[in-house]
Amino acid sequence: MAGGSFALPKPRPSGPPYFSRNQVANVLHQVAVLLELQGANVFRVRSYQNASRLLGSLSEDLGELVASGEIFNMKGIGKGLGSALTQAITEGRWPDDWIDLHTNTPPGLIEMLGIPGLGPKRIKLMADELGVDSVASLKEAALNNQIAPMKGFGAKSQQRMLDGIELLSRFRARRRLDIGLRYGEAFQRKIAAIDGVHRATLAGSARRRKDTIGDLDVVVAVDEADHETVANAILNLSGIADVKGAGDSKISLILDTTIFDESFTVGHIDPNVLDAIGGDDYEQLEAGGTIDAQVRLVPPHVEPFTLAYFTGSKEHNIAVRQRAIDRGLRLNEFGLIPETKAGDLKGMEAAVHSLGAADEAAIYAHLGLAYVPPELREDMGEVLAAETGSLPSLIETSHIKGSLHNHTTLSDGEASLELMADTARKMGWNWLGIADHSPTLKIANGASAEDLLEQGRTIQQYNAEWAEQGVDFRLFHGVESDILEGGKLDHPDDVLAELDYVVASVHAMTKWRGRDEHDNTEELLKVIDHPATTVLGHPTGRILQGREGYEVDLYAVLEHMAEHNEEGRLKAIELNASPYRLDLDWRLCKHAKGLGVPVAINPDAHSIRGLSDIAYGVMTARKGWIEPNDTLNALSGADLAKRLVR
Ligand code: DGT
Ligand code: CA
Ligand code: CA
Ligand code: ZN
Repeated sequence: MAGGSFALPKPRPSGPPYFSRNQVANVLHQVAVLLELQGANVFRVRSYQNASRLLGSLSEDLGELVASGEIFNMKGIGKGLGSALTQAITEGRWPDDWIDLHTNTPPGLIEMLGIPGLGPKRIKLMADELGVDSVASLKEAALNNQIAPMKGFGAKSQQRMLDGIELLSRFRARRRLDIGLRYGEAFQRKIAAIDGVHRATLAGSARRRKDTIGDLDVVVAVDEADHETVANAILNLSGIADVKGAGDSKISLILDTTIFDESFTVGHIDPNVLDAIGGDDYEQLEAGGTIDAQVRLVPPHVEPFTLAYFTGSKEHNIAVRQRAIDRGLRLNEFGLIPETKAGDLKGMEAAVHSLGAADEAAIYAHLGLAYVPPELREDMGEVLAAETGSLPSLIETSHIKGSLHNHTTLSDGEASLELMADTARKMGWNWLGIADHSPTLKIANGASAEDLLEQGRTIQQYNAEWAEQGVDFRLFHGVESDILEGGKLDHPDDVLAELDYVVASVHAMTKWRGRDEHDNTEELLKVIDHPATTVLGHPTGRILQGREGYEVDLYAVLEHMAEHNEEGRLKAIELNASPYRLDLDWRLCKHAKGLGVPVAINPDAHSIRGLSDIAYGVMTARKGWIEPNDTLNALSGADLAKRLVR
């Protein structure tokens, strides 16, 4: 069940019914939890829990059940609860005792509910016995070893609480790009659909496709006369957990998972990755998660300036503003204003004298610059490139013709070779590379040499059939080889010689993270030198919001790969497109490009759905200045086949 925030939802203005079935089920669940925190009678707690579950699984329309009085006949909904729900649905008012329950529960106790694996009963116990009343005081008590001796707790559960607090704080600080975009795009769509909104755009780090997002920024173009009504409509959208500040032109709020029309699930996650981001607790963390959002409402003629400003980055803004200053212009979120006219005027009053701009491109044009794609706005040389006409023509999803690193049921993938190939074809790809795990990686069901070679024969058969039928699609056969002690690959050379390519990846993270940069780098240089190695997989092993990668000098690695490429031996660096990884980091993509090391954007798909992670790889590649020709993905199958000849 979603249930991030503990505020009672506000009635929607268009009601009755004033609340959705999901909202009501959610509130009943919250009431049960709050009652439990207060130490209420277990039967009372259970009746709210049961009612929540009942409504959550209901197929009938709640509004109709209330209107017809049918609600009172439902098993598990007594007279009291029936009247409470009727009042909420038809009048938009929650019962007073529920409101009291929310206001009287100390916020610190509610905060503690966010700790994975910690429920109301034990929070209540710790509050009673130790006076713990917030996450901070719980942490202190655990560090002082006061929890472990309590009956039914123990050292293990004390440590789990400390781990949970750590996870929660990391989780609260920033969110991964995929999660940030999921919230951001849902919110943007809801705002765009409000009457009077000309345009709503997700700005900030989400628009710049950073790998993690601090908060969401949304810029909305609305006629001045409609500001108040649109602002009110935004405040009434579902999914708002709390409002931090609200005016007619600036709204600051907290979103939770009730913003999603469907219930929130995280889907299949590679066990290795899952372990690093919270294990079994991860789904609860996400379902109970929130994200801050800031909304700016501006009149349409001002919007391009506001959008440019709040897209950032701050560093890019400063560089562009300096250019404006050099030309006697004042650049801010309201306009681009000649100083001679602005004088002592401030804000919107000065902006009356702004140069006009129909879109962001016009603002750049006023400053003698080409339009800078949002992903590049990091002050990493893009302003100079925009001045000299040397901005890159960034790669797009439509350029992608295939990807090299994907798994099937031969190792730990969920889908068969056939299904993966079929899906790639339907995505419009021209080829697909299969690289299942090697034998050493037992937890990922690494395939034996025999099975691997068998897979190769199957692939050859398919390729022959497609060629015969004139189907322009082919499979490439590789392996994701573990990197073993001494920088060795995980199969004998005669087996490797049968393959089209090898993706060499580190998986023994504990060992690699325990070693220093020099030793790790040396091992990677050795494995790159192996004639069979084509791609270096997830080069640092980092898991975003989970664990740091191992220490490695990637500049040295890239330079070494560059030498091979100069001498005609293909050595590509992977940009692992899984949103949990995005490894190679975007900052280093630009460096790889500069050295002429091809980038292999790889979804590392473990299912057919995993193939679509390629989108996050493309976003990150764009952020790293990558053009189609800098990648292996934009090659046709025929051209790639030529490049893979060793
Ligand atoms: P985040 O939220 O930490 O992931 O990163 P951003 O880039 O979304 O940063 P945020 O939300 O603090 O501000 C959004 C944009 O607003 C930022 O990218 C640039 C602009 N901005 C914010 N503060 C300043 C400032 O002090 N000076 C300038 N020039 N721009 C600013
Ligand atoms: Ca932001
Ligand atoms: Ca912000
Ligand atoms: Zn893999």
